[in-house]
Amino acid sequence: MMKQQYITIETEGAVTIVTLAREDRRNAISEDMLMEIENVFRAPPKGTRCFVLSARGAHFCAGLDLREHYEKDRSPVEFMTMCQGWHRTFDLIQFSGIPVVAALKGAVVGGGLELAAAAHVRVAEESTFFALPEGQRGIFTGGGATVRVARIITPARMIDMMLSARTYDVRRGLDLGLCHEVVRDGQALARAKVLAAQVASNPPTTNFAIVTGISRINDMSTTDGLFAEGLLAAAVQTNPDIRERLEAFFSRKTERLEPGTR
Ligand code: 1HE
Repeated sequence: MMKQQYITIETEGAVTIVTLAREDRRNAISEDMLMEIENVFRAPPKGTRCFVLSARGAHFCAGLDLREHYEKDRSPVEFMTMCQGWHRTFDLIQFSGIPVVAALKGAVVGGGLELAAAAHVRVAEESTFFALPEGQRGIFTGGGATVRVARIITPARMIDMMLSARTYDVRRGLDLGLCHEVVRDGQALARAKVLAAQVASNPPTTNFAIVTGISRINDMSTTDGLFAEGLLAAAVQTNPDIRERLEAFFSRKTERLEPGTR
């Protein structure tokens, strides 16, 4: 295990587990912590085919480090520069081509929700709750929520969420797409590791296309999107590894889809 000041990094086979380790501050993200997160996603440990993003303590992440923000008394330009750092880091998480499975619990709020929204698969414990308390704190989202969270829950719902400081429990979060699976308290990390191992066994080119292609194509016009999909599919489907997988399917060596098993 590699321990940095605010995160830890562990490798289990092809899965790299990044854990927020600042539980005394409810994993609130300071500038230094953001830099540690950026560095691991910019240069993943060799052989990483899937990440798990986890957290120590009872809460996934309380968002922006409000104390640091208060003490630094940032100017508009300083805050803009800081937001660019959040955007850069969360873009790396979403678009570096390696899938990320988040293990959520407790507070997933403000910048914590922005971080979770950059992951591709979100498993959440019963204790999880989602909120954007920025309005109540007199601030605004700056880590990509206007794009990523609004896309998941719709802009109208995000406006309501910010104005009202409404909190969604895990069941509501599941209905809205803020998480994809609910597990018992204490189980999210174990479940995330199982999912990550499955994801890591997909061909890397397929995973790359899934995590980089779908969101980008949804930024495009219909004609551009369909064209881009064809190009991506042509690159992925003609990968020689795929022939082996198809042969395994024909010779019934591979498992069949079974509803309810994944
Ligand atoms: C913090 C932070 C923080 C806790 N920055 N220090 N985010 C928020 O508005 C959420 C603020 N936090 C909370 O609502 C609560 O702390 C929790 C619901 C997450 C957890 O409650 P609890 O009772 O378990 O812990 P606590 O006693 O509130 O917090 C423990 C300590 O962590 C305490 O410090 P202490 O010195 O009194 O022990 C808190 O001050 C500290 N702490 N959260 C700094 N966020 C790029 S823009 C993104 C904009 C945003 O993310 S805004 C949303 C900010």
